[in-house]
Amino acid sequence: MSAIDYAEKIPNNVNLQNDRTLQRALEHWQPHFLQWWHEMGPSDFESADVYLRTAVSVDAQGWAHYGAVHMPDYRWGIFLADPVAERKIGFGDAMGQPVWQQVPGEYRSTLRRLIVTQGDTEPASVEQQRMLGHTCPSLYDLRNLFQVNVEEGRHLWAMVYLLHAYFGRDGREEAEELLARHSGDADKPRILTTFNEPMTDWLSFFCFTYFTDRDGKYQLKSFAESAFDPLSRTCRFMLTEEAHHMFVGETGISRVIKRTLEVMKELGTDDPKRIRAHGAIDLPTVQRYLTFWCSSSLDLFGSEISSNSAANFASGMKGRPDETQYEDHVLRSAVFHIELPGGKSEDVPLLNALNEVMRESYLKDCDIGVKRWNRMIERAGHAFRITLPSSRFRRSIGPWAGVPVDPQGNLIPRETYERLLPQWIPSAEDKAFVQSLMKKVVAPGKMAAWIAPPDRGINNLPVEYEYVKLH
Ligand code: BYC
Repeated sequence: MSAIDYAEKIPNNVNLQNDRTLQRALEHWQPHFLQWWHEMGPSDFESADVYLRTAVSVDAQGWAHYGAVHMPDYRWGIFLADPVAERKIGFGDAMGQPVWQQVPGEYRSTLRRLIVTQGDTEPASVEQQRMLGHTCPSLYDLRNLFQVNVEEGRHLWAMVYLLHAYFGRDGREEAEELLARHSGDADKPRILTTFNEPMTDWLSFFCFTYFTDRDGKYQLKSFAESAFDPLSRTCRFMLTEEAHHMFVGETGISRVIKRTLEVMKELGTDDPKRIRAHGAIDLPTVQRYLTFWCSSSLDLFGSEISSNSAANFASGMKGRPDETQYEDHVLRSAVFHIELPGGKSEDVPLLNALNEVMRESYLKDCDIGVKRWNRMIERAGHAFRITLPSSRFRRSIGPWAGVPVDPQGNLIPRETYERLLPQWIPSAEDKAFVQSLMKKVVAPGKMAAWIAPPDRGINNLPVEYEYVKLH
């Protein structure tokens, strides 16, 4: 087990002190990161004491160490899961060969691009969530937001370490660029679409952590299989942290629905107007937010038919999540049937359809929470059911991009699509209403009226605990 050395300027378990050049390069990047955090990270909470977990080692005992921290003093560091002895490549054309400790020259630019794309999402999400602290529904939620933020910051460190350690000058330049692009920036936006969407309310935050962080889970799991061992080890450790982000999303949406059901019971109505007048978020509005963030996140898997995904798999750079669950790890003869717009369909090599395979399993995973929310609604005696949009709906990548399709996946006339779209995703009025609820609640244990309290607090502490001490 590799312990993390906190005496170092950059906490790490990669023996950074033995590689002075790398250490110096990362110590040069560190103040740029801190400056970025100051300018683009959570706005105005730098003096608050936040009850955060910090990793003190990468094993089960040490990865979640809790205590009060000023966020700018959070010890962002470089933590890789322990190596697996004699690890072999588990898929693709080089299956069975030893994994790579260095980047093979022929894969250098593709691997760099993949790592940069992954790295770009991490600071992007912190930028998207920058202003949310000002409208937190409780101290418990404020703390969870900041926990997610500092860990996304650490995930940026994880990718920057790989860029610095394995990609020379190009890698160092890319690390600087990761701090220069900004979410929603007209000139230098973030790379992937969803990470440029504005996020000004907590319902969006919960949807994002439910749907978009779950894409993170799938992408990190597929990198955890990578033949490039440092990438695999980095992603394995990131996945332990990622689970909490999805928990924040799932429980956040559950608590919104729970509160809405309470108000529906109290008022004896499911009339959205009356529910809104009572300060809760009606279920059709919750559905529209879910549809928006789910459909946006579906694009993050890339095109249905992708030569990139085929090359990444065949070379060993990027596998499928939990690769060992499959029998065929080479995929040279398997085909996949894909439905295309206009009633057409095609059999394509499975290798080229891996983005779609991953998107399908992602949607199944998303459905687990939906089933839970629907059970809550059913138990409360209501007929309303939450649904996930079809993976063809509102796409901007792949063969379904720009095709007018309803949330069930049916092709419809463009005019109908344009007319009905505002009923399927949040309208300007929905956004104004949800925004009107966003008021800061910071008395310990108190919750905003639109959300139920959580079932339990953090790390066995009571819900009323003062998770963020504001000064
Ligand atoms: N927006 O063959 P294609 C997370 C680009 S989330 C804009 O269709 P491919 C997190 C694509 O980059 C996980 N561009 O797909 C969550 C490519 O451009 P280049 C993030 C897009 O390459 C919450 C071109 O279209 N990690 O961690 O097979 C908070 C053709 O691509 C989009 C990763 O994404 C889009 N939606 O797969 C914090 C893993 N989709 O390269 C963090 C790394 C595609 O030709 N990335 N394009 O210029 C990848 O593995 C792949 O790049 C993708 C696309 C899966 C994204």
